[in-house]
Amino acid sequence: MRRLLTICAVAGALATFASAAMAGTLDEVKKRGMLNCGANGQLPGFGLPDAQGNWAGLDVDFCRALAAAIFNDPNKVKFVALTAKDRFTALQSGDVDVLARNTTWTSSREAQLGLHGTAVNYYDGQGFIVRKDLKIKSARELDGATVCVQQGTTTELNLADYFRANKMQLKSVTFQTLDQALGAYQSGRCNAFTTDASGLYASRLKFAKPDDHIILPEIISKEPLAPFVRQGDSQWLNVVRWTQFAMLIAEEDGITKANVDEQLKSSNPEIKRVLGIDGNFGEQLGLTKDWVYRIVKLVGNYGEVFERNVGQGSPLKIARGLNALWTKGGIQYAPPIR
Ligand SMILES: N[C@@H](CCC(=O)N[C@@H](CS)C(=O)NCC(=O)O)C(=O)O
Repeated sequence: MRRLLTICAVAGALATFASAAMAGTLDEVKKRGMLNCGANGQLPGFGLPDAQGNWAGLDVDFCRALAAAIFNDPNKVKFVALTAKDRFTALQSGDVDVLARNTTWTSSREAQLGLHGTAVNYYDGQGFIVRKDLKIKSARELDGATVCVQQGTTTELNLADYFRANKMQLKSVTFQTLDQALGAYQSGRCNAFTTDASGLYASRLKFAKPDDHIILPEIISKEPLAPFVRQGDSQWLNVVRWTQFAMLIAEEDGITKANVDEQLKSSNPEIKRVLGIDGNFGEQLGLTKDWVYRIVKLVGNYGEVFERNVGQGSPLKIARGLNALWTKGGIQYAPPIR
C-alpha cells in the first residue's frame, strides 16, 4: 500500500509538472514582451524576409495580428524561419509559441505530434508545375515522370498516392528545402515540381523565366493551412484561433483598417460586440476589450491581409476562390463572437 502511494504521488507530481510546463503560454508571452512566431523563410506571399530583414506574408501578418491583440503593437514578434522538417520540433520544444508556416491541418499532426491546428487561414490544395515545352495539359500525362518534391511535407505522400491511384509510374526526388527542390526542377533534373498550389504560384515568381512554366489544372489534395499550437494550453489555443476568426468576422462586418475608428460609433449590435463597445469578449480570452479593434487597426481584416499578401495587391495575384467568405461563394466561415 505504501509503495503504491509513493508511485501515485510521483506520477501525480509528474502530471502536474507536465501540464504546468505546457500551460500559460499567453502569460509567458506577455511577460517576455515578445511573441515567438515560427514562420516560413522562403515562401513569397506567406513568409519571407526582404534584404533588410522585414518579414512579409499572410502567415507573418497572422502573427502580427496576434501581437496586435496581445500588445497593441504588431511589431512585437520575433520571426523564426523554419524548414518543413524542423517546424514541429520547434513548436513542441517551446522555441516558438505558434507555428504559422503554411502547415496543413491533419489528424496525425494532432494525434501523433501533440499539436493542435487552430483555424484555417488559407484553404489550399496540391498541384504540379511543368515546363511549357513538355507540351502536356494534364497531370494524368505525367506517367513515368521524374517529380521534385520537398521532404517532411504532406506533399510527398499525396504525390505517391496520386500516381498509385492513377496507375502511373513515379520517380520522385526529394529535397530538404524549397530552394533546393526548385533549383533541381529548374536545372532540368525533374520534369515537374509539386507542392501546394499557393506555393507553385509563389515559386514561379522566383524563376528566371516564369512564363516558360505552366501550372497544371489538377488539384490532387486538400491542404487546409492553419497556425498550430501545442496541446495542453486551451487558453492559448483560444487566443490563436479567435484571432483568425476575428479577422474573418471583421471582413464580414465590413470593418476595415481605414474605417475601424468610424465603426466604433456603429449602432449595429454585432459590430458593438466585436469592437468591444458591448460585452467583455476580449477579457474572456485573456486579452482586452479592444482586441479586435487593435487587430484591424494595426494589421487589417482577413480580406485586406489576403489581398495585400497573395491577392490582387501582390505579385502572386491569387483569386479568393475557396478563401472567399461563405457569404461570397467561398468557405471561409467563422463562428460568432458572442
Ligand atoms: N502544406 C504542406 C507543405 C508545406 C511546405 O513546407 N511547403 C513547401 C513548399 S511550398 C515550403 O513551404 N517550403 C519552404 C521551405 O522549406 O523553406 C505541409 O504542411 O506539409
